[in-house]
Amino acid sequence: MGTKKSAQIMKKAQKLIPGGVNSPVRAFKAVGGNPLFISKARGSKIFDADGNSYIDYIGSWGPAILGHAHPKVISAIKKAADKGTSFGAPTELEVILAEHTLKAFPSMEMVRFVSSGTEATMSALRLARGYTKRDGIIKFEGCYHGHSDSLLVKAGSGAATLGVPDSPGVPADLAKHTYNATFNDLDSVKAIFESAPEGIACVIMEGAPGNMGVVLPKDGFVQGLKEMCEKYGALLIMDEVMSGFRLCYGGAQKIYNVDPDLTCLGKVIGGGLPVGGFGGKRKIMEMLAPSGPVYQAGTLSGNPLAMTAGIETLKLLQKKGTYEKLFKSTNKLCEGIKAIAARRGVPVQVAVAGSMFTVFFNERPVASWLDAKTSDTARFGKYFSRMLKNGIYLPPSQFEAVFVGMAHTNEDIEKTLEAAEKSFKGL
Ligand code: KE4
Repeated sequence: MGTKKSAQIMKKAQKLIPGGVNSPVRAFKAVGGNPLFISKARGSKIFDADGNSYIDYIGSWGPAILGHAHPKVISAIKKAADKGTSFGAPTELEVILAEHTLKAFPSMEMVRFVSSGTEATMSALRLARGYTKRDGIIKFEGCYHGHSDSLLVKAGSGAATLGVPDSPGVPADLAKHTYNATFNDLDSVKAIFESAPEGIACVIMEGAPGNMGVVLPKDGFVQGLKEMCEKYGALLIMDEVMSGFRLCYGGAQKIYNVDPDLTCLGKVIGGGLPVGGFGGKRKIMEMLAPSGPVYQAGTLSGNPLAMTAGIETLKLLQKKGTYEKLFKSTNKLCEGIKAIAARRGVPVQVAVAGSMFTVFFNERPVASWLDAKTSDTARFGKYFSRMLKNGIYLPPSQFEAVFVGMAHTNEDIEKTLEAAEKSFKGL
């Protein structure tokens, strides 16, 4: 049916919205061509403005773990909407979602809800700096934690895709307090602890990095970080905005058996509506206004519609067999793609973390941004476009994760592998 309507809307959008999009990675810059303008989505399918349907593996960048427009989530949101959309006052819904969250993440004794992952990590950083009275922070090159100033230094995701990992507009006087270590390299972290003159408030890591593509922590790396933070009196912040509820019901920290001081959440916890959250040990969290001096606030924080979507999503995720199904679909898809690439003689590395994965067009395993950035992004672009032509909607960047959801059926997986068979031919 072509994509004429999307092209027409994009033309108009570009006059009114920078790049025609409200988040850069959506612009297809890394893969070429016009982005599709989506009209609706249901289950595993997404429909563009021209009426074309695709099997969707972006899943709204993680939130759509149950599939799009899950009937129970939608009906709960509709009921909540009838009662009003936002009060600017506390509701019991926030307490209910907090109970679910703290049960899923026992490392957290308290949680504060916000409206995005960026707000969650930005606020967690301020809290860590306020609690430790230190200014330095350590992040990992290629990891993305949202677009707050201190974290937009050598970032991943859209920043890496567009090749602007250090954004203009971040004051040098602030950026100098952000130190970038190499993921999976404890010595690179130790060297910063030993040399940073202002002292390090925290180390922030993605629970299972997905923003340089999926990169798995090597054995002992996460535990080593925790021990190093304890040794130097810094806080370990685990950013589980993406990994939370994706690796298991409880995130990477449960898989790696580590007890971070603070955890950041987003995406799934809002079930597709704007929710972020950050939480951790009581003695740290009680530093937050109004119980303490570290200020943080938000008009729509704890919004009743968003809380409702989050509560329904977490309730459904706790149903027996959920993660077995997610992992079975993910592994079937990944094993199939690996076999097709081998048969077609295309060197790929397939990195899997629970229900998210990345196909790196790379001859060597990818353990950090140093490896990821050597991937063949041109070949990825060709693969992406061919898959799209065959009805498979993948994240438009080599440096992103693919998300499998509960709504992906065996038939979807089969169709995706058929599309991969065609796409890898002569790639
Ligand atoms: P948001 O502000 O986009 O809700 O969350 C920022 C964020 C924080 N931490 C991690 C680990 C994240 O992955 C993200 C956001 N992820 C990207 C996808 N790579 C969002 C997509 C986009 O930027 O449009």
